[in-house]
Amino acid sequence: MNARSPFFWGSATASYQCEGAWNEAGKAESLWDRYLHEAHLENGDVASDHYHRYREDIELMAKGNQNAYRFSLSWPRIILNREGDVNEAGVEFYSRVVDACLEFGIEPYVTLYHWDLPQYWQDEGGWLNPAVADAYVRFARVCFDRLGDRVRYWATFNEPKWFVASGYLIGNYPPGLNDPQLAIRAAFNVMYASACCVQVFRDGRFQGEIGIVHSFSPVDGIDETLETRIAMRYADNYCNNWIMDTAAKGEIPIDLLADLNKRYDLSFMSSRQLDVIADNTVDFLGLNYYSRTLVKPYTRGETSIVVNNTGASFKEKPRVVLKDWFEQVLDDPGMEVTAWGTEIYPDGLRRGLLDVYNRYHLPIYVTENGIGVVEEINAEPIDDEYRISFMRSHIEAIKAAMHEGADVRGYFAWSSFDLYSWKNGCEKRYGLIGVDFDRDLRRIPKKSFGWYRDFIARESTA
Ligand code: BGP
Repeated sequence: MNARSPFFWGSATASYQCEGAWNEAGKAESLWDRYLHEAHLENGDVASDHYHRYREDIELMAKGNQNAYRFSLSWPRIILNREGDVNEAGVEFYSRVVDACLEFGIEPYVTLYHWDLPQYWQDEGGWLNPAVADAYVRFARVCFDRLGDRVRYWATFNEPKWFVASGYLIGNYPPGLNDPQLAIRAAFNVMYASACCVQVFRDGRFQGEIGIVHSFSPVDGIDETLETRIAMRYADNYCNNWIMDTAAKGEIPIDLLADLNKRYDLSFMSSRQLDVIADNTVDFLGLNYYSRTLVKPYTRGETSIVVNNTGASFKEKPRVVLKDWFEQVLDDPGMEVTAWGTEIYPDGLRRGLLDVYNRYHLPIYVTENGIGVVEEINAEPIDDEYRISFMRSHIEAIKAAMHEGADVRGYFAWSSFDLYSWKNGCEKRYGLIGVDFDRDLRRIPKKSFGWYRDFIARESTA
C-alpha cells in the first residue's frame, strides 16, 4: 500500500462504454465494435465522447471532490495488430488522461482490460486461444512501460466471471458462445493471463499495486438445510471463489476442480500454468457490487439464468436454460428491485466485505456500485433521489464493514457520467452526471453529483 494514499472517493467508467471515437486516430476494431455493428444494435461508436471530452469530465470529478478515477485502457486503441505494433496516438491519449487526473488531484486507477478485446485477436479464437493470454501480457507490459511512471493502481481484468460467463456460457455477449467446456477454457486462460500480468508487473519493479476486479455477489440460501448449504457452496464457487481464490490465494478451489473434472476435460491446464497462478497473487481485490445471489438446491433437470441485457425492452427478462446445473438462483419477491430487476440489498455488501476480508486478508476497493435507471435528463436539476439513497445505504454498509474490521480503501460510484450500458444502450443511466445523448452530449450534473461532493467534503474534514 502506498503510504500517501487517502481513502479513495471516486467514480468509474470503462473505455468502450464512454470513449466513443471507435475508429479514430488509428484505433483498431474491438470485438464489441464488430458484434454490435453486425447485430445492428445500439453501440458505443460515440458513447459519451469521453475521448474528446475527457478533460472536462475529469475537471468535473475534481469539482465533485472526487480524488480517484477508475477507467480502463482500450487494448485495440493501444496495440494496432497481432504483431504488437504500438499506436502512439492511443498511448498519448491515455497519457493525457493520466496527466489530467494528476493535474486535478485525482488518482488514476487503471483497469487493463474491461472487455474490449481487439477483433484481430477474436478472429484467432479470443480467450479460447492461449496466444491471446500471451498477447494480453505484452499489451500490459506496454501500458506499464508507458504509464507506470504516473499510475500506481492497476487492475488486470474487470470481472472475468461476467465477461466469460456472458460470452462463452450464456452467449449474450460476444463472442456469443454457450458451451460450458469452452467457458472453462476461456476462464482458465483469463486467470492465467492475470497471473502472468502480475508477474510482469513485479519483475519490472513498477511502482504501486496490482489487483483484479471481481463482480462480487455474496451468496445467500433460501433456508438453513444441508442441501441448501451445499447449493450455496456450489454457487459461491461459480459466483466468486474461482476468481478470488485463484487471484488472491493462487489456487482454484479444489472442490470446484473435482466437480468440473467429472464433467469436463481439464487436461488443457498445465502444471506450469498452475505454478504461475500459485506464485503471482494480487495485492488487492476490487469488488464491483450490485446485488447478492439467492439460491435454493437444484431439483430438476434444468435451471435457468436470467439475462437482462438482450437489447430488448428492459422489462423483459429472458432466461437461458442450463441443464444439469448445481443450484438454482431465485428472486426474493419481498425485496425492492431496480427497473432491470436487480435486487437492492446493501447489507449484502457489508456481510460480503467482511467475508472477503476475513478470507483473503487483502485490501479491498469497492470498484463499482450504482443503480441503472431510465431518466429524464432534460429536467434541471435531475432529481435522482433514488441514486442518493442507493449510494448512501451502500456507503453506510461499507462503513459498517470497516467498523467490524474489513480493510476497505476506496469506493467508486458507477458511473462517473452516463455512458453506454452493454446491450442495454444509453437508456440505462448510471451516471452522477447526465449526458444528453440525443442532442449535444452536454454534461448535466445530477442531484447525486452534488450530494456525493458534499458527502466527500464532510468525510475529509471529519
Ligand atoms: C458491471 C460492468 C460495467 C457496467 C456495470 C453495469 O458488470 O463492469 O461495465 O456495465 O456492470 O451493468 P449494466 O451496464 O449491464 O447494467
